[in-house]
Amino acid sequence: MKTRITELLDIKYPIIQGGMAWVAEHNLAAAVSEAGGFGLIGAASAPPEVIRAEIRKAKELTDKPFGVNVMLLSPYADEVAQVIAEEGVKAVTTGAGNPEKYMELWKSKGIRVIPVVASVALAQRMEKYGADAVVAEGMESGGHIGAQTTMTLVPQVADAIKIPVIAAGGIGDGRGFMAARILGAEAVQIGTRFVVSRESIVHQNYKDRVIKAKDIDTVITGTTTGHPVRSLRNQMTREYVKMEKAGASFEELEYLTLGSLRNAVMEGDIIKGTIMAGQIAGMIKKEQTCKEMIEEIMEEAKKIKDSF
Ligand code: TUI
Repeated sequence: MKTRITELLDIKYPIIQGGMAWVAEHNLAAAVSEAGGFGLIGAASAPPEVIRAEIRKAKELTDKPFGVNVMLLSPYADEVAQVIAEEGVKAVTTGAGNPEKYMELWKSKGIRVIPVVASVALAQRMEKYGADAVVAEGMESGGHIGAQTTMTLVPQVADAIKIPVIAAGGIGDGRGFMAARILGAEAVQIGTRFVVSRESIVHQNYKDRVIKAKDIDTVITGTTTGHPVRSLRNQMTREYVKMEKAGASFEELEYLTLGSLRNAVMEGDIIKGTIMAGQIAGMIKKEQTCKEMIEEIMEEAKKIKDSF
């Protein structure tokens, strides 16, 4: 299935992997790219030298194109932006902010720039500043989210800009893929399903919790701090919501979640940790390789297309 995104990124299938903090390291990125999708290393809040090493390790594992996601709230965002320009990758996606100040640098190195947006206004601004495409991410996603749903955001962004749109949030199979295409997207970004892939280094407790999740199991915390985050319900989220209702300060809430994503992903602490996951978690029922996931999605999509 050829689209402007498969051309832009030189990939076989129009599926890109989410740049998930702690989860999206070189093994996952290389596995997604090897399977014909577009893998990404999630820079999250990691220091620049860690990202340099991650890029080099991914290059050892695959000759296929891959990218880096820059989380713009990171204290290291400036230095990570520089490292990416020095090392060279096919594309950068950005999240949780406006990447304008880095766009010239990356473009001067021939790196494709694909900001993640949660509104039409930011999509238009990114097009004006030279973005090659955007990811329109709905609030069904895991992690830090905007306020629009994928169903409403994707067609409105597609109508507002000429560059290609990648849909994200709530997509996990061939039905979601085709729905996104019908809404005007030329590729999809998938996160939660890849969390439970065989190549994902995420702790088994975390994978099992995602696989066990039901449709109603995600909650949004952090609305009061201005950084809403979707994750799976557990002791931490119950405590967080209780504290938010009681009017806890930003500092108290921050303290509750300090290191909590790392603890869930790396140590398997699914009680006090933050188990970021999207609303599609309830549909994800098994661990598979990235190749099996991607090929299954594309086969389902083809069947749907042929039945229309
Ligand atoms: O960035 C994400 N998802 C993330 S980042 C992350 S790490 C984190 N952990 C705790 C608190 C905050 C971050 C975990 N998950 N997705 C992309 C995304 N970007 N979703 C929403 C946005 C977004 C929101 C507002 C992008 C731009 C924006 O406005 C920028 C502006 O200046 O207008």
